[in-house]
Amino acid sequence: MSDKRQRARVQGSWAKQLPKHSGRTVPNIQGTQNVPPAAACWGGGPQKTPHAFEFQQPSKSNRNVPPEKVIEQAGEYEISHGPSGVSRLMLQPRFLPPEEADWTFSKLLAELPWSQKTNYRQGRYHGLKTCQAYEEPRLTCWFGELPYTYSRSTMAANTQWHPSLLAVRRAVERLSGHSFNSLLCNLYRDGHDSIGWHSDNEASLGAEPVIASVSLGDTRVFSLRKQPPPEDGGDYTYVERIRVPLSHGTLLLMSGATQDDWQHQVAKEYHDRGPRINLTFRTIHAEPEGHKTGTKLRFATK
Ligand SMILES: O=C(O)CCC(=O)C(=O)O
Repeated sequence: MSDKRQRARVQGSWAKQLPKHSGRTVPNIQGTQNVPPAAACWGGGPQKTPHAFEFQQPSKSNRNVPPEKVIEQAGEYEISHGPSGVSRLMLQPRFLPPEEADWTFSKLLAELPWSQKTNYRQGRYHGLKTCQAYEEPRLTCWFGELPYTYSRSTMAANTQWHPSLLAVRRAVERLSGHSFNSLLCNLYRDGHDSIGWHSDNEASLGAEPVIASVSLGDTRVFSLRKQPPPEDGGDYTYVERIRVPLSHGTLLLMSGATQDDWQHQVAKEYHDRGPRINLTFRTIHAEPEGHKTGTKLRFATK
């Protein structure tokens, strides 16, 4: 658990929520700037009442960190109903039977043109805009008639689909009822490889994209977190969270508003993990001339 979430829980049982975290609920008391009543008295001269600092139960307006949900059973899930629409997941463990999954995994591990991509993130240094290069902590390769740009770097078009990938694509299309013209393959060599919080919301994916993700190899946890409401100013402390363990042969489909209202990641793990391949089938649309390509609409943390 991050320090911030830990702190939020501890505060929930012993103290009023810090005003910074509870922006909507703490009233401005008698001209003080968001200071809880007890704190407002502290050091303010002689106290007339002897019990001014008794422990107070946290008020109902305190916000709790919602418990993380886990999805591991096959099925369709509506994970939220707003603000952009309905966000959906569909999970199908053992989508590829074990023997086919084993064979596909070893072929792809040995035969795909894996490489490590360099991405760029913008920052600021002494008020100046900077562009910092970083190596992705995993290997990737791309298949599709169009290039794919994310995190300010482009993967070239590549129409040399491996036959095993075509077979998996046919099976995904049959089950999902969607067609896909492109595929991003990720290889997590061990538990130290990862993908950071992001949404697959590049303009080239269009509105409400359907993304089909097939996992092969060792199980890794796919996590989702809801986008915070605008008034929380980018603070994810109180957002809903979901964990989806993705095991060998599993299919996960994301659709509806999932890329608008949620982010996802596969975090690093600090115990031994074997290699894992993830195949994310997508549909890429040609972008209109002059359109700024591949800019993440909100986040670029891949
Ligand atoms: O490895 C995974 O399951 C997730 C991959 C992913 O988020 C992506 O390629 O955008």
